[in-house]
Amino acid sequence: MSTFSHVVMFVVISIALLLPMTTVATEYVVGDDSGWTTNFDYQNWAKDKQFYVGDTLVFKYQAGAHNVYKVNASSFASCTIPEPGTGLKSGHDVVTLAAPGKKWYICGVGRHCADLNQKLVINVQGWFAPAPAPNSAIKYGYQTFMAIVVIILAIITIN
Ligand SMILES: [Cu+2]
Repeated sequence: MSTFSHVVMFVVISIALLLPMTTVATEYVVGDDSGWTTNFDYQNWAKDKQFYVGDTLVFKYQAGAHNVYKVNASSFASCTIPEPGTGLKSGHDVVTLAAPGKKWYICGVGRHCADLNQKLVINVQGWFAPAPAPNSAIKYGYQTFMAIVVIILAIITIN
C-alpha cells in the first residue's frame, strides 16, 4: 500500500473508534414547555421520539412542587416510590440515559402519579442494535459494521 492509503486507513480507523464518543447527544425537556407537571400526557409526548444512549432528559418544575423518582416497571404501574427523599428534587433535574432499555420515571409527591398521570416511560436505544440489548452486543455490532467499512475502503484505496 502507498503512504496515502495508510493515511486514509489511519483516518478511517480513528473516526470509527472516536465516533461513539463524539456523536451529538440530544437533550429532551420532558413535557417541552409544560415541563414536569400533573395532567400531562407524557406517553403522547414520548411516542414519536427516539431516545438513544447518551441523550439527556431534563425535568423542569418548581422545586418543592414535584420530584422525580426512577423506578422499575411494577413501581411505575403502582406509583410506588422506592425510598422517600432519594428522588431528584432540584426543579431542573438532568438525567443522562446511560444504558439501553426501558426507563420509568414518576413523581413522588402526593398522588400526582396515581391520580394525575405524572409518569413517564421511555425506551432507550443503543447504537446499531435494537434495544434492549447488553452494551457488549452494541459495541460488537458497531465494530463489525466499521470493520466492513474499513475493509471496503481499503479495497478501494489499494486499487
Ligand atoms: Cu408531582
